Amino acid sequence: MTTVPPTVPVIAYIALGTNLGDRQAHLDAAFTALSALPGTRLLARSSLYETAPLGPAGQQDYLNAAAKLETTLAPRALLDACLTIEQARGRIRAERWGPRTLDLDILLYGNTTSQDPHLTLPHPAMLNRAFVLAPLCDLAPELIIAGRTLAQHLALLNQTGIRRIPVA
Ligand code: A4P
Ligand code: MG
Repeated sequence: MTTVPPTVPVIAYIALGTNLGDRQAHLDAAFTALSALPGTRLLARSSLYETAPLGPAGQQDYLNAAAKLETTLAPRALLDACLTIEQARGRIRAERWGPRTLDLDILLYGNTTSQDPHLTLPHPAMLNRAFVLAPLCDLAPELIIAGRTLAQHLALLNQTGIRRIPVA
């Protein structure tokens, strides 16, 4: 995975998830922090979605969202920035898929593909998860990945337990 910054800004999509503490505050802080990254503009943010947890039982529901960025940060620099934002919200890594104050995953970074386990692009699980695709489809329903639009991928998934939060 390259560490070289792009010469022209790249469109990147980030998935946001939280199910611990003040979930709305974690997401608000994450959007603010993403928009303040160097060389980066927050172009759009999705609605918020309340979603049933995937993973160990006994967890609270998640709030999920997505962000569309334009950035000159290299992929690894953007990942490092996401980890820093997670840590600022008190993220502790205990168990896989366990509860978390804030999780930021890079879904897409332009057309870049990578099999690097440290940064896999597109995000390997994005097409199988309605809690990722529902918010992402607010931002880019017509974007074609793996031969289908994101809206078509979403339509193939069971969307039980995915609830869009009406804007207050
Ligand atoms: N990594 C590799 N590729 C990427 C990428 N494209 N973006 C590496 C971000 N990180 C990437 O992540 C583990 C490692 O993945 C990182 O070190 C990074 O270098 P992590 O955030 O430390 O661990 P994790 O999130 O617990 O593991 P994992 O497998 O990434 O979990 P997921 O897949 O993110 O799932 N249920 C609902 N309803 N909503 C959710 O948002 N999220 C999860 C976490 C489980 N259940 C959920 C939700
Ligand atoms: Mg993650």
